[in-house]
Amino acid sequence: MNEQLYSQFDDFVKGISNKDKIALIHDIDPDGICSGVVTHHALQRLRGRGIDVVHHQKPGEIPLTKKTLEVLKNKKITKVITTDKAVDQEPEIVEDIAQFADVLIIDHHKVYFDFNQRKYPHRILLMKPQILGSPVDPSRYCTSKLAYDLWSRHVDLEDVAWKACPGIVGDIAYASWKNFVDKEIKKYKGRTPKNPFDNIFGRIAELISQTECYDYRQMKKVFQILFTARRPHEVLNSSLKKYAKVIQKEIDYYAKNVKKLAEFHPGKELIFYFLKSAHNIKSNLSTILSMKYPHMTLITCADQGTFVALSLRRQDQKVKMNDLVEKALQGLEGSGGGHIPAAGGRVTKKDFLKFKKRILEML
Ligand SMILES: [Mn+2]
Repeated sequence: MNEQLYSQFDDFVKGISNKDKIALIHDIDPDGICSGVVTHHALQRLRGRGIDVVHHQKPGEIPLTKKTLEVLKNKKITKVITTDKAVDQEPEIVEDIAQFADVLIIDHHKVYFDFNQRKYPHRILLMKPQILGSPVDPSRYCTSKLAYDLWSRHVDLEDVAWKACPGIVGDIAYASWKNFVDKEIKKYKGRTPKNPFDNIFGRIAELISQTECYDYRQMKKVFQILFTARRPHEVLNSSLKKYAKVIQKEIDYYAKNVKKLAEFHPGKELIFYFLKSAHNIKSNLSTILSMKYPHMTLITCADQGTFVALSLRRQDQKVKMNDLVEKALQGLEGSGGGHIPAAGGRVTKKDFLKFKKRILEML
């Protein structure tokens, strides 16, 4: 365990005051929402007031953007917390923000740039499980659980522990935190079926990501619903249901017809799936399909105007999805990254066939 880094986190927390104007930038998948909500609760308990400005970026915008920087500056933010975002992919913009605010990054993606290597005290604190010396596979030590564990060093969050659970299930990390999640399921008299996506928290995770697929601009509402909910069923029975219904129908169609609609390359253990859906269902669908085909590399693509959006999955981790997408995109117009079992990205339409050819050569 990296005791030093833990104590630097403790310093950050002790340094938070009522005068601070705190912004949170969270990712918009279930893990991003849940880790953000847990953080909001923690701040509220710490200083009697939660996050001042809750902000998120567009889907696919992994590093912090110039627009986000402007928002933070205009609102006179003094502390910035990001959850579940690999903002170290572009360290320069984080440095720019650190000119006027302290930055705390809570994340579990690959380490791209380690801000902690600087002489302490510095203004950017990078908390990732692999730097903290955790023995848990970083892709499974999802941000919701990490944020819960970190903030619990300073505040009692037990009554909202359930709010970390959809993030855990959504990031396919149920097996790593089974006791933690099962305890919460029991509290709310839920069942523990074999497929974690069928338990109450898996259903909330699905509701969150289906809403993201439907329209990412609804994520502010999702955040608020989860934050104010006193029990899981309030989220499940919320107004989000209507979006989920539309998306579920599309996902079911593509999941059911995968053999007919996708390209199978059994020799390369590869499934290539180009979707024609009007909604952004690819990452949801690939998570579902990757559990059905854990020993195949699954690449799901969707037309997004000038870009083709990409989603890569491989649950047995025999091929590293983050490396695969990063290498296949080298020199092409596009960007990508993520975890070993799950990665994403995008490539311009004109480079798409080159990208596909490279994938076929690399596998
Ligand atoms: Mn995550």
